[in-house]
Amino acid sequence: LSTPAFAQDHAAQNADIAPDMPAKFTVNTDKFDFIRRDVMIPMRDGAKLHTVILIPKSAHNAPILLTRTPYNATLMTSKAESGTMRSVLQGYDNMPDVIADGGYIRVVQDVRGKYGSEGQYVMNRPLRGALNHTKVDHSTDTWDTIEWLVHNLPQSNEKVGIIGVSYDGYTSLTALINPHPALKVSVPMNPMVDGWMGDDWFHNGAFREEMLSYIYNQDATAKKTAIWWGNQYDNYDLFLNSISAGALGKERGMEQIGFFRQLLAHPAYDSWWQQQAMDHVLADLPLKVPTLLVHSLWDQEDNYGAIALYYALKQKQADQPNLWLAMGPWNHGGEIKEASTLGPIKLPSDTGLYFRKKILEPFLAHYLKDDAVALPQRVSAYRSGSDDWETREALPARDCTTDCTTLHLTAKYQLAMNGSAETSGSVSYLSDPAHPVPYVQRPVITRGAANSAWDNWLSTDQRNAASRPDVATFTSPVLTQPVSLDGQPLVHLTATTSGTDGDFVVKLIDVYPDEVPEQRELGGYQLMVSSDILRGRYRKSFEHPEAIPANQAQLYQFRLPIMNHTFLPGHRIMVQVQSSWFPLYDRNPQTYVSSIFTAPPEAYKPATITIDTAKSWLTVHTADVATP
Ligand code: PG9
Repeated sequence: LSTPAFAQDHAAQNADIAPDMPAKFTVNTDKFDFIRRDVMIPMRDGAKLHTVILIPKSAHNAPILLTRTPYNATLMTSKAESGTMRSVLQGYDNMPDVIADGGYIRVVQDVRGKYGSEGQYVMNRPLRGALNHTKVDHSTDTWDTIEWLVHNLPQSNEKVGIIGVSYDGYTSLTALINPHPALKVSVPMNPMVDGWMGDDWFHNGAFREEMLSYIYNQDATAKKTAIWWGNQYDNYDLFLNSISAGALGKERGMEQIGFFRQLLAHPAYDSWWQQQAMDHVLADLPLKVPTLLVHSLWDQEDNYGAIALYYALKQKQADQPNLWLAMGPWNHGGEIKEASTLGPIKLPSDTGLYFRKKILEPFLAHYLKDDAVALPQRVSAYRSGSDDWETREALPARDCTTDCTTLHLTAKYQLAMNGSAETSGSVSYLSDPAHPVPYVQRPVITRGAANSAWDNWLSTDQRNAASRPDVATFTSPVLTQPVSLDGQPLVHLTATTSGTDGDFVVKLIDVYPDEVPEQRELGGYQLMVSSDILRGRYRKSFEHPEAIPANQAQLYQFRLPIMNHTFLPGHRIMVQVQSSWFPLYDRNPQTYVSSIFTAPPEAYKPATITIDTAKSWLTVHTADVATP
């Protein structure tokens, strides 16, 4: 075959034209205040992990702060068009005021299989053992990385800290297993600890359907080249029309994705989930490395993990010398940003800055630098409502046994504190899966997309829910004294349903006064302070679901996320109970089926829920706070 004439012309013309781009462009970094190195660090199995290293030009005997991430190390270290480390570290998971100003060597690594790293990505790669027969996991990858860093960075003092938010908080936890001797400190912020009990994937068995888009974007391709799509703007419609999360995932081709197949295979809290729960894993090992757990009180994604791990460690290693905790009025990762507001509520100061300057910075400096800097208190907790920072030796016991406040539901839709009203009777509502309760004001826009309410949904106004007939709302009288509560509220709800399965969402809410002169839009605002869901089939066992006997009273007992809140005089305390929270969670068909992921359309049926108010209450620890 001869070359066609037009191709010969093309080649002839191009022979004269030199390309604009060099084979490799070299940035002139003379005026940069840091050196950037892009290296491939070899792991013990031969896979090489892409690692970005930013070294201040002034660095000498400098400590190293490492983050291991599936979110693109290059992007995270390339924020600004500038030659200063402070500017380029403006990206996700970086705190220029701590890292650049602190003179740290910054290291950000792509976990295996993501972006520039070799190897295979597994969403939550199980640790070596029954679920992972290879010789590598996140803990070995961290070890191998630190080993390389301390031998290849002559500007360092060979002391390494690992730090990160969410997934990168989870990798900061995995570093604690058989830690490298140069690992001197770990700061897991908003870490994913147990994906079934209460972090990203399920909460008490209810599936977080809104996370399908995350799984698709993160797990279909190494470099996020396949992006979740929907041809309905409002996820409420999209998810409703798709019937079940399993059906929607299959429609998007997600059965090709290993993690999606795992979800379908493990809807209950079986050993697959239990063995991966980092609170179980870490509580059984000595915590050798000083660790500062960071928790956000309004974390829309991982509001379970840090606290569950804190209590697990406290239970098994009572006088653990290496454990610290900080919690503040933040959403997911809010502590690393400007945090002068909580949703629409103005706070008196930048609580993120306070955390970084008063808690994080001294903690890091104490262990990573040679300076004699005093450590922060064991527990630093922001008290929302009265807006104070508190320090203490420990959190209150996980389940309240002394100094408890009881919030009783009553048949007159009152909330009676400590038996202050008659509680006998019942209230009912009709829960219809064809009209589930939206978790935010519609349209519900995919997380990450413009105008999405996702980041702040936990602090959105609950009035829209309160005015629905399928939300039972119980309200206290206007408070004349402050009511300060802390710890994890325990829900004790006794109810019947005419169905054979069902969800129970319980929300503890601070109702603002009718008029708030200094911020009028807060008049009557209903702010959730602690809320969660229980999938009814798991009321007796998370591992072995059971149908609910129709119209027979059942106890639904579960813990809500931690709170540290003062309800001020003039405010009211409210509890809302509802049976859907959509499409944050997939709909419960309310007819028992073996897996809700594959529930057929005909299983979705309305059910009447009746709450026995005499046997329904929340118990919370009364905080030891001086009355202002
Ligand atoms: N919440 C996200 C996540 C953590 C761990 C596993 C999967 C997702 C995150 O923000 O990283």
